Amino acid sequence: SISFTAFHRHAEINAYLDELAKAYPSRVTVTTPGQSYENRDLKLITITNGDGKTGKKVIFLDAGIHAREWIAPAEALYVIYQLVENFAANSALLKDYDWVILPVVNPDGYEYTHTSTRMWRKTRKPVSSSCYGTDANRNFDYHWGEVGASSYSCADTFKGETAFSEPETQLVRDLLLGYKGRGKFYLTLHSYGNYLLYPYGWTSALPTTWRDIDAVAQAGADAIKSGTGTKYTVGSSTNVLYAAAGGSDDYAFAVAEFPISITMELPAGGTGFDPTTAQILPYVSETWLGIKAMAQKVIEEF
Ligand code: 0X9
Ligand code: ZN
Repeated sequence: SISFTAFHRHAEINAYLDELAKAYPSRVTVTTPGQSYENRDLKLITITNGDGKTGKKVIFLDAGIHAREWIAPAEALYVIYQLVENFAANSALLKDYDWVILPVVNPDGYEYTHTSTRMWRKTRKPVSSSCYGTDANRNFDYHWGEVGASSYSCADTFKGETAFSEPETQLVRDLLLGYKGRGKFYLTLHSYGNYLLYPYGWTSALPTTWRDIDAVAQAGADAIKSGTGTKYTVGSSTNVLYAAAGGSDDYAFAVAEFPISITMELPAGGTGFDPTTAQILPYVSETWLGIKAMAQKVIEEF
């Protein structure tokens, strides 16, 4: 098991996934589809209800694209914990759907925020002699670099030298494309600000199906509001936050054809990215209410 009273290091997170695969072999599969630039294992957990049916529809969740947003991987772990260790209460969420979760997309950056620079955002691959890292959420190849992304390698929103210049974004790309057709709901966890954002992030125009996505996001916001009173803002990334191209959400929606694609910005703590350890459990359990409600709506309608 894993606690929600501490922010765990990447090695502990990977060990938890392996422990679940061992303890629940009929419902949990853990694979290592690749490594980060600094050679850390990017572990992926697939959670089923154990009925042995293959080719089910898929909910794909990831977190930790941005290194400093610690509450996001914590939330991914809480979702994993609920679906696996609290399976009896959540089995309806796994009836016709498998959940595929990548809890730490950017482990090099994540570890760097633990050992060196708490506010690091990017990956850790050197770009020039003095500047390191690419903003993984500006590195996806859909209207790449067109808006809200920097060409300056030292910038926090550096788009990368090319689209998919990073092994971590290549891995997410390949996973998303691998679920094309089966993938119905892509949810990517970030912080902070209490937003449920949907495409597009590169233009103020909305996809023709925006009402479907809005209804799912609104169901999440409503569930949180009635559970704890916390308010979330719902809308397209460009219209309620800012325009920024090259995000994983637009790619999942427009290229990998996930009909529902949402970026969830979890609550702030401390100066923003650093909730206290006492805030972890209240935040992750509140956020789970929203994730559950969104998943239920997707399951009902897709
Ligand atoms: O700027 C981002 O990448 C996200 N906000 S954060 O503060 N976590 O960095 C928002 C991304 C929204 N989606 C797109 N712009 N595609
Ligand atoms: Zn982020």
